[in-house]
Amino acid sequence: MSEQNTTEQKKLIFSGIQPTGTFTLGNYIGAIRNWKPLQEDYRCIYCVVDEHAITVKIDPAKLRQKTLEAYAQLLACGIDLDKSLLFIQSHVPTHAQLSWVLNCSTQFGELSRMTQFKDKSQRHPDDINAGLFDYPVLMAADILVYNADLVPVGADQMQHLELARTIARRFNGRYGDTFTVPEGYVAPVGAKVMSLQEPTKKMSKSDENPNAVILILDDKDTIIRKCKRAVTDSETEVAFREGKDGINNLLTIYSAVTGKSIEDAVKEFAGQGYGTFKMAVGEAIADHLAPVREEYAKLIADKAYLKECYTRCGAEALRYSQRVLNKVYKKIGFIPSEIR
Ligand code: ATP
Ligand code: LTN
Repeated sequence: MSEQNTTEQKKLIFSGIQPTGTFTLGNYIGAIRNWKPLQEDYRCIYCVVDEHAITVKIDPAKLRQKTLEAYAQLLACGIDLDKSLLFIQSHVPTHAQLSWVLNCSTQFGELSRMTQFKDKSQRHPDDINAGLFDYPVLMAADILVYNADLVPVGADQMQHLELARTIARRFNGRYGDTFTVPEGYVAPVGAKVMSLQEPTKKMSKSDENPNAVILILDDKDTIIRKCKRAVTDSETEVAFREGKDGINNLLTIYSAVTGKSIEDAVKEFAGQGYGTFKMAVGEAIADHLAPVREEYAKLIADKAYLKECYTRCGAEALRYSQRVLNKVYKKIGFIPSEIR
């Protein structure tokens, strides 16, 4: 973030993404691609949330690799370090420190109602750990430790964001005005991209079926093959309406990557079969993602550059968030520490 940006009174954005795998088209359309244009009007702080990623079992070598790859993918998607900060969550200890404090302003019942917790504990019944339960409090800390105004996320994260708002209000009520109550920002198109194999379920990085998911680094042939295999329905008409989940999803994706409205897309494919439509969707996705893939290949080959970027941004994020954490500690009655 440039000096000029930090001193201007622009509103502040925070968002994060887990390095649990290569990013999907869902992550991209629902979240990441909106991060780039927001840099023009806001001070943006973006984070690879590796501490969130360990709430489900992940091999250490895989986590290390996926964290670096996630960092490079975000740069490849257009995060500009002259305008924004992009860092790794575990490098900035203030997030975890604040989350402990916020735990004490969060109710057990509130966390028990989180849909993601219920889903993930069903999917991992052998490891329903306290971190998984507490996940939304760390997310609240990520946001509140910067006093972020706006949080761009996919629709599935709105429940967590609502909880972050509740926690901020509760803390402010108890200790006096401390935190900004953040607003969520959900993209107008593609806030929930669905699985290509089960179009009533969201497309997710951790899906075990590779055909259900398009990865932003997939090559053209793979993307087209996955689109051709996408589950649709027994009709033949390309139309956007209830009951046509598979086609609705492909139309949404097509609209998101081409910038055409869904209405225009429906007209474009009037009278054409699903085969032609799926092929066109696959090509449009591949064309849209080609520059990201090219840029990513260059970035991931330059580990020294990546290290320099995440170190510099992490240090700045720490300086900024430490000020907020100090204020919080003072308000709750902790004796100021001289230990440095
Ligand atoms: P995992 O499968 O590991 O739980 P995920 O694919 O659901 O991960 P996250 O890291 O939890 O992805 O989410 C990163 C961002 O992408 C969030 O803002 C989330 O709302 C958004 N997102 C995730 N999946 C989709 C989707 N299918 N459609 C739109 N946005 C999505
Ligand atoms: N829980 C989010 C990732 C995340 C996040 C954040 C998003 C962690 N901390 C703070 C926005 C703001 C998810 O997408 N699964």
